Amino acid sequence: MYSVRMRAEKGGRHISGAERLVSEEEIQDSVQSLTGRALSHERGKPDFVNISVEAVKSPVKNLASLPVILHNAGNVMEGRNAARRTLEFLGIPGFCIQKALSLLENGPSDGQSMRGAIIMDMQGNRLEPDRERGVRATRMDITEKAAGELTKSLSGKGLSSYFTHVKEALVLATKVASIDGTVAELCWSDDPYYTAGYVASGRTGYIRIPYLKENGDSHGGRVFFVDNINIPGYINEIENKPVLIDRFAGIREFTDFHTI
Ligand code: WAQ
Ligand code: MG
Repeated sequence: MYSVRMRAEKGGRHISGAERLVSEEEIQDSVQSLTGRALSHERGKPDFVNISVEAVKSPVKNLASLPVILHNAGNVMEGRNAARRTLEFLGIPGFCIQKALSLLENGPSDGQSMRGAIIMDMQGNRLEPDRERGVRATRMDITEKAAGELTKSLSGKGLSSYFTHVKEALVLATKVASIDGTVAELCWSDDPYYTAGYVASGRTGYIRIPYLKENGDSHGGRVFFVDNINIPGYINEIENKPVLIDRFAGIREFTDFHTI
């Protein structure tokens, strides 16, 4: 298999990134579609696009996706509360939650987006070696069959138009949650008109929250909350361990924490 990765910048600032894990026959198509994505992104027209194609040497690990749990928050205040409560339920100290929320709210890299994620321990320390770039989870994808199941489930919930964002986020969240030391992930998009985000973990699944920021706000990012990790080992797994999601674990409505 091959890892095909795209990232786009403008004036040295991150605009977008995406990636696929494909067979040799699919390389050309994926390069073309990722190039198209880079050139037509709502964060702006890039002046630098990097596409890389790399053979994946280590064996690919197949995983079932996290289940998708739909939270019904109706505005940003309810959404942030839902995120806070979920992270508390997972045992993350309140001051770490507050720090993570304000980092994403203000743009984690001097008011700008990062290319990758913040790694935060249970003392609130940031462990990513480069605070401007962050750590990018790579070498992951979903099979056509599992993606088809996701499409069907989303359309049953009237969420078809969000397919691409949900698919890519669910793949990333599933991979990150599967790595030892991950306690939870908090994410919302830096795309100005995409207000949804999630809190994910192996214990709760992927809790999708429709409003984590106001429409038009281009601040967003990701925080991987970790405990007891060896930093280089953890980052190596996030970046290099190839993961293919080959089953979709279903979608349901959030009711309360006792049922998850
Ligand atoms: N690894 C680590 N961090 C990443 C990666 C990656 N591969 N890709 C993006 N990020 C970080 C980076 O800081 C971005 O600025 C931030 O996440 C947001 O990325 O409806 O669209 O691609 O259920 O804008 C979540 C909700 C959407 C989906 C997330 O993120 C849904 C989204 P974006
Ligand atoms: Mg984005």
